[in-house]
Amino acid sequence: MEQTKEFFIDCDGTRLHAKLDRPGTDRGPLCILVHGFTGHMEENHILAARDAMIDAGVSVLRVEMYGHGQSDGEFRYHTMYKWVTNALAAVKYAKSLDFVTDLYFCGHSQGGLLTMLIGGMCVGEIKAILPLSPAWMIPEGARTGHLLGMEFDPVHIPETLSGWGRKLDGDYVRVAQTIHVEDEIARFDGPVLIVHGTEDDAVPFSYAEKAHELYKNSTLVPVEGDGHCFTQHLDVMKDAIRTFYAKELHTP
Ligand code: FER
Repeated sequence: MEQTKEFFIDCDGTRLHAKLDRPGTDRGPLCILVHGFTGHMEENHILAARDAMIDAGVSVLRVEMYGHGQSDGEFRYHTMYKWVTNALAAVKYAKSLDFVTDLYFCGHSQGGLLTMLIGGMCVGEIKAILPLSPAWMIPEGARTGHLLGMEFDPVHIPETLSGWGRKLDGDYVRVAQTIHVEDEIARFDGPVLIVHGTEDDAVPFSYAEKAHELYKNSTLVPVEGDGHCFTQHLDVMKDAIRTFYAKELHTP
């Protein structure tokens, strides 16, 4: 790594913890990289994705979303609307950097869902998206009353959901119920790289196949026998990212 900077991005008074890693000092592409639910920017799979992008000559802006890592906010009160607002602030910040040519967005799991939403919302601003194990069944789960491995009444939403040893405010569910990922998939016509473990027990692999079919210009790299965070085959995920960028950066 040629250069690393650590700082906070302001999002309407919410401080978002960020790190910018650059492969060199020349002008070039930048990818925003976001963790998943309960995650943060120093997880192994996030660092692996960062390393693969640096190898490809892409600068990486890791940003922690509301209620995660060292950013402001309480985990319990995070929602996808807050994350979308945070991600838009990160996009605005990235666009203000004068070394940046093309902008990319990558996220893992709930960050992958975020990536799919931001892709649809920022057509013309973001050149390609890289959803990793994208948890895009969350809105459907919220509408049918299945989240965190539990069942709840999706009409009379409980004040708090408790599961996986965490507490989550009912507003998480209210927000997620309004999100229609297919609409944002339909809006985005740039390249998409989906990487997903075939044995993922947090987000079924079938969602990767479904997203791959719906996107106009998508590449799906299944990671055979691996789970949600690619713990068995981080190298396969990294190769997928390097190969994707090698092609992407040489296409006008
Ligand atoms: C769920 C399944 C997966 C859920 C969240 C996730 C809130 C997200 C996982 C991740 O981001 O790693 O039921 O409910």
